Amino acid sequence: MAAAAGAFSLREVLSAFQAAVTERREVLLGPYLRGWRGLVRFLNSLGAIFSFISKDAVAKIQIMESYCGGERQEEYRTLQSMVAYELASGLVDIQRRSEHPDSGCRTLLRLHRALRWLQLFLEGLRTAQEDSKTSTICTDSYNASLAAYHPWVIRKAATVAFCALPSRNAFLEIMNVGTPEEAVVMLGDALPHISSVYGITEELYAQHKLLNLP
Ligand code: 1PW
Repeated sequence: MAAAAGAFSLREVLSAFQAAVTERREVLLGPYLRGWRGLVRFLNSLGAIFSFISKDAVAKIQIMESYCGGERQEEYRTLQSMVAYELASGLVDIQRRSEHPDSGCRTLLRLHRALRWLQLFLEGLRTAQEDSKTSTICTDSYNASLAAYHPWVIRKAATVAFCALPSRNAFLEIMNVGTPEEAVVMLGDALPHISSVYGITEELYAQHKLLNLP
């Protein structure tokens, strides 16, 4: 069953991440940020308790969009061109945040880490038993990824928010891709694309020693 025209569907979000990877394994920032915009809509549909989570993501998406639509937009067409440009122009704070607190490289790194969480979470949801608790899947995937970069107070608030997550079946339905079974199939098709975006980014950042940008 296809989602009604105009209705939000997680399928479109995931296909934005698919469109983000070119044949030359470049990551196009336009589709990447479109994917994130959709994810935020999805997070907001989970209720107000998730707005503190989406707020920071929105702020970071906005920073990236202003680069992508700004004077140097050519340099921000792909992740690869952004990294090359910002590094060559000395626009990245490497030791501590000072002159360039909101570089594209450090801002995107935060979204990249969050994408890992999303990937693990959706993979957990896809493979879990029907009666598994979504809050447990979400907490486990958070602890295995993003939590390592968050101070205690954020970890605590996030874990509390997760308790408000709906059941696995309700969650699969909110995705608006059909029955829970159809949603599981869609996730199986779509998740490799998120993995691929994540893997390319991780490799590029590792190559340039950017994985710990302050
Ligand atoms: C249901 C599964 C949802 C996955 C969606 C991922 C959204 C991730 C946003 C988490 C934000 C938590 C609160 C903000 C923390 C910021 O301090 C932190 N930002 C992120 C994205 O980790 C670090 O940013 P900063 O302070 O270095 O600018």
